[in-house]
Amino acid sequence: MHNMDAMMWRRFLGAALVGAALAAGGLAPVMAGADATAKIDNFTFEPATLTVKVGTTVTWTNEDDIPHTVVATDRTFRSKALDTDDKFSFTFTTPGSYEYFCSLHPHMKATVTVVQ
Ligand SMILES: [Cu+2]
Repeated sequence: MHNMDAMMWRRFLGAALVGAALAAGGLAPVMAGADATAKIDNFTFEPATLTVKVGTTVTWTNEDDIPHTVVATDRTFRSKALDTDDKFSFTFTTPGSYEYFCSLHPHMKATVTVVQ
């Protein structure tokens, strides 16, 4: 059974390395100028908090089956009503914390944080 144990151990290590790589990628800041995506589903913005570098274009996609909007609390950006699969993009050029909500369902809130 020793050979079998070694093989299972190698498989475990491989899976662990993949998991670590995914975790690292999930925590790494988005590169300047790169696109970032968010979605709307089940009356929820995902992710609820998104951190991007200055110059990043964030694109929201409405994956819900009812209309939603993407509106900054300070009106820095404001989408029209997005039907299912409609997208809205905004390029963040100024660092700061941008709280936004859905004007049709104001309890839906999320934040984009823009860093240098
Ligand atoms: Cu909504």
